[in-house]
Amino acid sequence: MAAQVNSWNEWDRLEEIVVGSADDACYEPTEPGNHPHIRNAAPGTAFPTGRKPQEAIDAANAELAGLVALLESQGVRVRRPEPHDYSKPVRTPEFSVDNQYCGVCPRDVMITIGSEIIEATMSRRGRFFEYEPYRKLVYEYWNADPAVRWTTAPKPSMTDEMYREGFWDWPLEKRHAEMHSFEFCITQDEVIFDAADMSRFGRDIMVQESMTTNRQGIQWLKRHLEPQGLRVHPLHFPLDYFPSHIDCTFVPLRPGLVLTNPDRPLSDGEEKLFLTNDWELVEAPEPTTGNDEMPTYCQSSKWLSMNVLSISPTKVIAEEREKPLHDMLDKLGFEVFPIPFRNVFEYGGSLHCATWDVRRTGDREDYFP
Ligand code: DAV
Repeated sequence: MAAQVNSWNEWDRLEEIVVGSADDACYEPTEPGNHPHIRNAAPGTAFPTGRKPQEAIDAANAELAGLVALLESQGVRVRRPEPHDYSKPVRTPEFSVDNQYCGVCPRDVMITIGSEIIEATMSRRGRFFEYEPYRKLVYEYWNADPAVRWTTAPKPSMTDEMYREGFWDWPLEKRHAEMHSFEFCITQDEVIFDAADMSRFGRDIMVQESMTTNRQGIQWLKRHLEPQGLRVHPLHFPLDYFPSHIDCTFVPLRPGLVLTNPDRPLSDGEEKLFLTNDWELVEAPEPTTGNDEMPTYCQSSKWLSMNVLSISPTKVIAEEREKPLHDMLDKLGFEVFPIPFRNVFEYGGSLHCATWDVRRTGDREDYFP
């Protein structure tokens, strides 16, 4: 029987993928782990709550449908999350938030490592139950193929003590002075990670320490994955004061080539691993949209420009307006598939974020021998 779940890296030929959905999406709640803000609004302006307007949902869904159509035209099997009422509150004995967020970004929650599916702990209250829309699919894969392993990482308490809420008010000078301490809005007591802070390079898993992944989270991943012969490498990008999810910062495109973010260089010591193994680190061009012109409710930076999705080591899907990036990828030997995706940005990401690859061809390779 053909394997149901097999994916070792971010670039091998894609066979099956989950594309998110904006159905029933809500504004992300304000909570200790997240202080969303309206772009260019006066400080103190309240962020909206509850369900997003239907027009905004329809516009995002239309672009997600465009991604689905493109992937299917390339022979990729596309799956979608189950419907989920994100307007319902999250309540545990320790905390509550009035609504959840959305199912646009499976990448944040789910990761495939070989034949194993891992559900991340998550780092924010509003996203505590965000694995639910993917459970039906996980059961399908798990029932169909006895080689599939399924792991749910320990759920953190998400109590007030887990967070450092003062983080959101730190002045820039403090962030600069402490940029090498890698302390953000989550403390180090519990195991915390979002799946999107990981990037898969065969035997080697790169994990960014961030606002959404702490050192205990990385320690858990090490103890879970290294006995299987994998190696987990923490990565640090000291100039990113609000790091969350590695896929707008450090994006591998094929063996030996990583797209990097010129505003967020990898720490010196960590570059060595790549350079001594003949990997080329290529800086992404300046995004075509400045941070101030990003969509009003979008919490991500202009670097969503580099959040590309690989269909194979030679084919890359990129956002339609990022012409300088298309030209660069073209020169590097890639066939670029541009599609419009800006209406998805306010739901937490672009093309890589909005997907979770379940199956790619290829085995576990050692790219850092
Ligand atoms: O650079 O703003 C956005 C990634 C969201 N999933 C950034 C990171």
